[in-house]
Amino acid sequence: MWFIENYDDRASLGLKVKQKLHEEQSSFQKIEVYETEFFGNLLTLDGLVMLTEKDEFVYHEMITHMPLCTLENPEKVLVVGGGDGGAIREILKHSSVKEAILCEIDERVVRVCQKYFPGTSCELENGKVTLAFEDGFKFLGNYENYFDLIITDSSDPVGPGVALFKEDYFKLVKKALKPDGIMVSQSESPWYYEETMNSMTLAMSNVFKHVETYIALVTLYPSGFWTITAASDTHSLHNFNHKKSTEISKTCKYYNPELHKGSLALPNFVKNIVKNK
Ligand code: SPD
Repeated sequence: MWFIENYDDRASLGLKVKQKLHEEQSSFQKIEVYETEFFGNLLTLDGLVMLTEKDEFVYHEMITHMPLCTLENPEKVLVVGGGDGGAIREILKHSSVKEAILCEIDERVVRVCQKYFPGTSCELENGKVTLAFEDGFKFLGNYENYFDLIITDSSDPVGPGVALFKEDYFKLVKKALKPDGIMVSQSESPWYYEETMNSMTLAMSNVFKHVETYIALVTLYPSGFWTITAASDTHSLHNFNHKKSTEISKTCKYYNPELHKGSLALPNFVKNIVKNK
């Protein structure tokens, strides 16, 4: 038996699976969990790969430690999306963090991941973590000048997720951030989402002074060549705390200080897509 993710009829990914462990239609999306032959359990939302137990560390380490090792003393962090808990797990490795909020619109994603992805969701009940099952847009509207870091760990820009890639959303994020805060957002693959990467980085650069795209090699996302984009008025990811990065990397399977630097180097065709400044 095979799970197939179809990339808009342009290409597809096939994963050999042993069995389907879970299937439900929540109020927002179809949630499925498979036991795969080689990648552990697989979570899909509306048929799209969100994570597998085997490769999730790449994405979650890179979306968190790049900004957290750039900020000197991050205390308050918000994750929009990310119901699997992988980003929260990594954030809590930073002892400076006093409060981590997960704003996930679909509570069912969290509950399903708590059952089938214990290694990813393991910190969701930590006392520093608050779970808010709300729309990210509405939630952000309640905050001003509050967070050191806001991470958008969204699914792909289809359906309701589209709004998280637009300028109005980045403006709300900026208002909720402290003036010296950082936002990061998963920004898709240059092979399959060129237009999204172009428009979202342009929108980010209309709102923030510095916009920096970096690379994370996530094997099971379309093409395996994935990007994350950071934005800030005051910080550049190039100026990170090497000592902190070295310490954190001892707990990581992918992230380290060399990779922190190297992942910011973009091939020319990607430089031409993104509007970094
Ligand atoms: N095409 C996959 C994009 C998914 C990005 N977010 C994944 C959620 C993992 N926490």
